[in-house]
Amino acid sequence: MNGKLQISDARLEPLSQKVLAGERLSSEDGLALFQSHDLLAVGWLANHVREQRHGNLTYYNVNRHINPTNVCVAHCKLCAFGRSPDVSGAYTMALEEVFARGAQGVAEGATEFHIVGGLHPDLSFDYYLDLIRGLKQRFPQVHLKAFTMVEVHYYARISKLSIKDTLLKMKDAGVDSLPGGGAEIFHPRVRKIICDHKVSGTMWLSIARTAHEIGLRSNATMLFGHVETLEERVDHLMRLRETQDKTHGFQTFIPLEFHPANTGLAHVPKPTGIDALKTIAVSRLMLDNFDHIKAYWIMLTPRIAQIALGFGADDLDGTVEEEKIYHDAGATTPEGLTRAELERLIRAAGRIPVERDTLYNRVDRSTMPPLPPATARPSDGFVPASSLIV
Ligand code: V47
Repeated sequence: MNGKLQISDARLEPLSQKVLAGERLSSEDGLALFQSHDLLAVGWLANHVREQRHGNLTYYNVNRHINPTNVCVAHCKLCAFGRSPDVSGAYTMALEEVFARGAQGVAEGATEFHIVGGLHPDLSFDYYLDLIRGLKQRFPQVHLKAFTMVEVHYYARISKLSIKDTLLKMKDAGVDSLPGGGAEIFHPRVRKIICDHKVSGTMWLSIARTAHEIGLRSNATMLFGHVETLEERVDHLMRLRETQDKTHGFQTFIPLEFHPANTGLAHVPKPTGIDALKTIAVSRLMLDNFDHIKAYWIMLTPRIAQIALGFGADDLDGTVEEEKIYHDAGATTPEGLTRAELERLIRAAGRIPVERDTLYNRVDRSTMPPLPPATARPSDGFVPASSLIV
């Protein structure tokens, strides 16, 4: 599907030879890619790598997000989701509420629950372990992708356990893998501005390493388009690549586009579509030891996520249902898409949809109970997928 490579930016010539020869790119190459205005050449190269690995296949899953609480002591400037306990809009779910959401997810055909929340000052580690045990007991067939490295660090602190013992308890309770959130940008200059009280980048990576060592796989993210420099983005990617060389425990990388509305950084302009596509493409090219690059449609919009499938991405994430973190930060995408809608977006991009589980095994719906009929979800600013078909 690629056509011929045409390069108008001479700086891309030597690194494109490396990509075509399957050689590893340097941090200087990463910076040259980010600085280039030759988006189509950068995209061509990323698509070349994507098609070598996955051909035309594009993955998605049927999942449900569950955010048990938005009460959070971290007060990160980047976040519109976290609340102090006493302000309006603060909530904490009773375990039965979490289980009811789980039941709803199972009725919708979910194969994964994506569970993350705030750092609550009063909930004990046992609340989270009971939550996981309760979900696992009720829905053993559903993969529990739960708690970021930031939450793991917090639980270790409040329960006075080592990181390893905290992770072992989570695994024992039923956590199957960890989502990639909380990585933001690893560089301390940036963390000081956007998430001063969060774990350091070094600690985030160290917790990921420990998780991988005890057999829990995880994802990794990068929040881009706020106060970081392009050099700091490259540094983030290089540090992930180094960790992956050691553990091979990361499954998927997800570049997350910053949404400034309702955050402490509301004055920061939103990243452009070009920046989003370039960041996905550079990620595909730099992270040569990651199998998957995800274009998270919730934050990119279905339109840009669909285009990203030709710029290095091979995964759209899932049906999601009830997304809160981006919608509190002003996202106008729907809070969920049906399986049929996701498949239509993928097919209209000339790709072949593959429903996967969290670990990228193919899901065979023919052996499962039928899904309920799709319902329309009108949402401000959302363009129905039918209008995207060319
Ligand atoms: O860690 C918070 C980001 C992340 C904002 O692992 C914001 O499969 C933009 O990690 N604008 C949580 N981003 C989401 C996340 C994720 C999403 C989808 C799939 C997976 C996966 C992981 O969202 C946070 C933070 O980096 N975030 N606030 C905001 N205003």
